[in-house]
Amino acid sequence: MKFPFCLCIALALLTSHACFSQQGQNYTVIPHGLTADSVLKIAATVKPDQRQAGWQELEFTVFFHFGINTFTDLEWGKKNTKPGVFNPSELDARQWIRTAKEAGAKLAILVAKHHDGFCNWPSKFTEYSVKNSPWKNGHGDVVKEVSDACREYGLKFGVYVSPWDINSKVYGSDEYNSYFKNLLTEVLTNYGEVGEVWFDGACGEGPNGKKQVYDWAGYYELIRKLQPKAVIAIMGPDVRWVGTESGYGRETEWSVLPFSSASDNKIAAGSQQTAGATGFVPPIDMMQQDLGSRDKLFGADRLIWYPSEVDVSIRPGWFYHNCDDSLVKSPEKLADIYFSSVGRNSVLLLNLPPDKRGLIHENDIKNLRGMRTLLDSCFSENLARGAVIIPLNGNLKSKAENMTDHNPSTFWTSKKGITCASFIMELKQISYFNCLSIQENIKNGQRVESFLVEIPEGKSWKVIASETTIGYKRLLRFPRVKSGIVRIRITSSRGNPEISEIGLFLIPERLVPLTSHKN
Ligand code: FUL
Ligand code: CA
Repeated sequence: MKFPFCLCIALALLTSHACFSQQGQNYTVIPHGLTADSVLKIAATVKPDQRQAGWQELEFTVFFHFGINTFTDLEWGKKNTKPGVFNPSELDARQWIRTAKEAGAKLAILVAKHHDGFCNWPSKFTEYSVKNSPWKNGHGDVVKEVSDACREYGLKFGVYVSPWDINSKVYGSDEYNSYFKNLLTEVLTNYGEVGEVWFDGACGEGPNGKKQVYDWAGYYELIRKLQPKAVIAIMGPDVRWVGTESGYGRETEWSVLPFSSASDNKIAAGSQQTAGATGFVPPIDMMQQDLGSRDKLFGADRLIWYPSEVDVSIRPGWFYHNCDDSLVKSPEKLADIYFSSVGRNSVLLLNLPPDKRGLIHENDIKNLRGMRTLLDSCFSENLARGAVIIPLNGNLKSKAENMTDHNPSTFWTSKKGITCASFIMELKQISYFNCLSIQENIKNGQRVESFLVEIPEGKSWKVIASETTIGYKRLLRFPRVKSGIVRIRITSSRGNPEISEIGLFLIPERLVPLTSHKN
């Protein structure tokens, strides 16, 4: 269960702001009374901080939902389930991480504790953990095995630690917040570098029917102290939930969002208090289609960089159930999800739930391999490579070839003040293609609001695809065309567009959807 958003996020932002000296600033305060034009200019300059920029470049990450639910065949645990039921027969975390790496993932997030409260590591602070299970006679530690395997295979490591706890006796009291911080401290100090901490917003009842008032600000402060490089996702200041669990991002996905507060003084005064005391206006609803259009920006007190993560499971459930063995998403579906998440300015977080043996099931491995083969076949040959690029209104200082040098930190931009930029690409040869990849240099912000892809037709140009936002990466699929010349026209932008990479590809026909899947 996600909490669409909550006032507490405001505190999160404050906590994150405390680390600006190291991480850069990812928000801008909007002075009152600015014209719409000036607000837009400011919006064009809001940038990710270092943590967020690094995270966005990961593109594809995986989740492992594994724990007591794996053995009880449930999605959400119950109170009083004994730790003895946790007993994987051949757990091999290296197999999980190898699978993730072969699929192309760059970071793996392990569910260290789900809502049931069972700790996948031998915590000192509770008896409800692997230490009281028969697995390895109580000497096992899943968090250690997964984090070690991540290091061995060169993936970043992340943790999901559920604040909701169905079994903790102290849930629903101040003591629980201390207990939860103790758990976080263990997970964030004993297992090396952590790249992402994933918090769900679910706040259900504990064993005595009470609910908990979470100390989000305290949790965030601890994470910043122990793992300053980790992004805090979902119920956190750095990464936003896209709003569905379908695997499909919005077609128009802005990373620059409005954020309103009553006043800066109130922010300062309220920073160590409850969310309600800070005077923040109501939450952003993550499920809305439009989060960051021009209309949404005007009237905001500040604009923040708050990028989207698309989480989805390879199976119907988040945990493994053998009845789902025939329902693993197909390679084509997984590739479509990749196009519709990574290709829509989001990071993909794909869940691979290990089974009762403690292994990723053969069916999941097979379909993941199929997906990888498909994606490799899509992007193996960039037909824009070596193209002669003629910018129609380029900035003299920025070279057009920067867009095809496979280096995301070099980019082309238009002449000062020109936002409706365009350029023509003369390909090395006349080619068939049906896919365009285009990236903005988001380190300086997200700006493009709409663009067209055209090829010559007679004496004029024919539009073969058109879209709204670009952001970190946009993948467009369209019916196959044949041409040696392509024109890209940015028809609206909030500032000078900065394009870092562009690619043209011929992908398998079956991956070109007839209609676009909406978020
Ligand atoms: C949700 C949880 O309630 C699910 O069980 C799962 O962990 C998913 C990723 O987040 O909100
Ligand atoms: Ca480049």
